[in-house]
Amino acid sequence: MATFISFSYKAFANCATLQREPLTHAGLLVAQTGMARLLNCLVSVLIFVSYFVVTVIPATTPYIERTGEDRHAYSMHSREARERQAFSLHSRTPSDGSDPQSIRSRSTGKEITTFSVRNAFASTVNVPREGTCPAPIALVGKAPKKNIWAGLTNQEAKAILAYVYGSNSGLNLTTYEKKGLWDNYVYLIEQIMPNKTDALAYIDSDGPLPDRYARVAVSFGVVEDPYYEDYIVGPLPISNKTKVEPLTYFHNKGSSKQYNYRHDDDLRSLWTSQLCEQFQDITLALLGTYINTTNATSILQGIDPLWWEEDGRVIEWVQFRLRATNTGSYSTGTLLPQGLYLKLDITGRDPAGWKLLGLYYGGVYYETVEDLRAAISEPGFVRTEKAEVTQSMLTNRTGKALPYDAEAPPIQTQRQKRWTLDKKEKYVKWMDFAFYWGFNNDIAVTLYDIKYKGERIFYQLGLEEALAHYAGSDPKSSQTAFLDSYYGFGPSTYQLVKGYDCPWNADYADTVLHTQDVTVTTKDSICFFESDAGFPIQRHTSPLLVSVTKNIAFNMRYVSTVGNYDYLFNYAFLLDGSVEVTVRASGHIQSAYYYGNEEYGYKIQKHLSGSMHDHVLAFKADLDIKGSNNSFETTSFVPATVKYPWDQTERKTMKIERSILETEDDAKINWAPNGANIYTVINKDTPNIWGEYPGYRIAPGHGTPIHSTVVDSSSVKDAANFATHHLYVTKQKDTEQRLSHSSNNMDPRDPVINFSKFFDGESLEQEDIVLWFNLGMHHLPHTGDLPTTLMSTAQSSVIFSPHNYLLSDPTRQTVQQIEIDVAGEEVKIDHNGKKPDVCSASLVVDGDYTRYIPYGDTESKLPECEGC
Ligand SMILES: [Cu+2]
Repeated sequence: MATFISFSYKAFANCATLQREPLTHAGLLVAQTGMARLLNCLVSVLIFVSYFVVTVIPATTPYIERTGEDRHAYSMHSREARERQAFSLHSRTPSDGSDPQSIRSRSTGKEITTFSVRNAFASTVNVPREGTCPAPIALVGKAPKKNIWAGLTNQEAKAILAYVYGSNSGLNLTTYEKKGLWDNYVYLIEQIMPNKTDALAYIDSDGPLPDRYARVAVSFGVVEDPYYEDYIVGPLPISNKTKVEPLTYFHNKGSSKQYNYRHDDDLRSLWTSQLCEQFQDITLALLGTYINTTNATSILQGIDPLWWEEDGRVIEWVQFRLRATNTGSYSTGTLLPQGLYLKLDITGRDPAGWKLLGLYYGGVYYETVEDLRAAISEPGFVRTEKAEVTQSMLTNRTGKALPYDAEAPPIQTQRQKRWTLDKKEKYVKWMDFAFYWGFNNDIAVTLYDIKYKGERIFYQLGLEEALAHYAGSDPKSSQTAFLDSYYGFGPSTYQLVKGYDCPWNADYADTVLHTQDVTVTTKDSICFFESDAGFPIQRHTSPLLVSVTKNIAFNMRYVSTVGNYDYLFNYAFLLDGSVEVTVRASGHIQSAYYYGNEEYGYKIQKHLSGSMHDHVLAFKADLDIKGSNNSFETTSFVPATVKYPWDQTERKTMKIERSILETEDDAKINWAPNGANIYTVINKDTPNIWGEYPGYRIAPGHGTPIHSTVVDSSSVKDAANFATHHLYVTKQKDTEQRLSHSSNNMDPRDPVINFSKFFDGESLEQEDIVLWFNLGMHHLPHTGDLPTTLMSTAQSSVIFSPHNYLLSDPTRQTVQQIEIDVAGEEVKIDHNGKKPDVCSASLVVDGDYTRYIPYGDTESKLPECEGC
């Protein structure tokens, strides 16, 4: 309205000026001025009238206050002649068998010429209302049953800690706060999820609540060989029946005891600083920086996993990296490798036994510091580029403003949320979907008992492990293959940024972890919201009728920032019964130093190579289709030569071939070339009325899900056997609960959980089967990955969708569709009873972020150890 007033003022001001200084013939200048003013007046009036017609009238009339549906109907109708001619050109017969002749006869004539906006509007059932939308109303739900995967309460964690601190546990623990290098301490307490057999007895019938058990993860430092080990404590609550024992039953190594090579990291950091202090002159000369024990201008970053020599020696390579002190709060760390590497023998716990074995710089390996020092002064010594911070590494906004960019972009809003959330029981319900969720340290969020139309389709769905396998000419890039569950997706799940990560009007839930003797609650770290996909899920234009259905998804989302990378996980539930699991990545790349790295990446800065790497994120999908006993069917499109009874010659064509996966021996699967295979989890015991088996299909969605390129990796060995294929099927077993373990990276030669041991020839036909699938991408960073990788391309998903599961498309059920009947003289519109509310919404573009705290609040201290 302010713009309208401004236009009005300008229009009449121009004309008023014209009146005050009428045209005269006294001089050309005056005439020109007068003509210009007349022109100004006319143009202004024209703009005013146009603006009035286009903006003001619509804003004040009931017609324009409608949502766009009616106008769409009108404009569609006015394009009819062109549409229908196009239609008649194609040979595809309308599905309803209408005669195209009748269409052409209707393409010009009375119906069209007499069609009016008023007619269209008069045919609507609902009368629009104006007003201001209240804040969206959240609906509180109530879980039908207690969430048996919800995690431990603070009280339970306190009681468990007090119990294991007690002398009866035999663990000889020291509190996290007081621990020294030669102490044992608890670093994590969390729930062990109930066995499926126990869980089903409770959730499907009136069985008892499954016994509760906790995982108590202990770091043992009191011994010569420090190690991690998990203990099982239970049943809970603590009673005289409660025991503490090593947790072994789903660790197929037979134990979770794993050497902890990181135990003495602090001591080693001091040792390496003292080591580097001895050749500051060299690093100053080559890199322009140095490391000492007081004011280092470089830092060291090591390989992960470590490197084991055949004689048992443990090797770590460390890379010099510029300490980014001149970039303020902008983190650029992984973008600043400096091209100098140290090979260290870190065997044992005594620093006296640690050694510098060699140095690598400029493509040359030097066995001693003196060798390198001597080489520098020799002619022909190659000095490589020094690393430096440039603007392209910083995430601040730069560059010329984009056109109209300061105006608010499209924003989602809704008057009332259309899902119910039971935050206490971690249970959510949207349309025909309902599920529980749990949260833990290593893999963050897992969904349980996902029901669709009242029947379970997934018992469990969630992340299991993430591999980021690098390659490069230098020892750091070449030897790095992160297994991120070691760092933990749980503690890396931070508060979401409203309006950016998820809509302001989303529902937000907190996450809780009991680590390092405290309870950490991270506010608003999971979000739930509906979104419009931006394209209809269904539409059809027929000669007589048009139907279009909105494509609304319900999303559960969280972000885990594991070091340099931000992984955005999204579970989307669709109106057709599909569930899409998506991971997107952003954050800084783990780059490589440019020198000699041409075969492993593009050069993207003076000192930088976008080091090639594979992201493989493994998920578990325990589907239950019409019960737990299912089969895995492959239906292939294959070329065929067929001799039909109705023709004398053979015809080249294609057929489908169906096969059922018999055993785990053939259960390592890749997406078929040309997408020729349809993979479904079906139930052969419950054929539908047509004799087909109901199922859910799994198919690649966004991006191209991958498996690892590296075969028999020298770095991750048996710790990444989940990354060899796209998809796996195994028989569900309570002893194969997890695909990986957080300590697997500590010794990949002998991981706590070796996924390949799951494949022992068991039958998969009409058994309780589990799918394990990988998302991810082959990542070859280019200049567009600076400063951060972009989620527009760094994304990967699979879609689980009903396949002969229902007898027809379930999206016909939603009222968020329109049917426009163009058969008669007047257009008739069926809004299917949806609410017509139209209001001025109070939209939040950028809200109040002053209370944003990304990291968790330490809410309460767990009890201290008495006398330990
Ligand atoms: Cu990447």
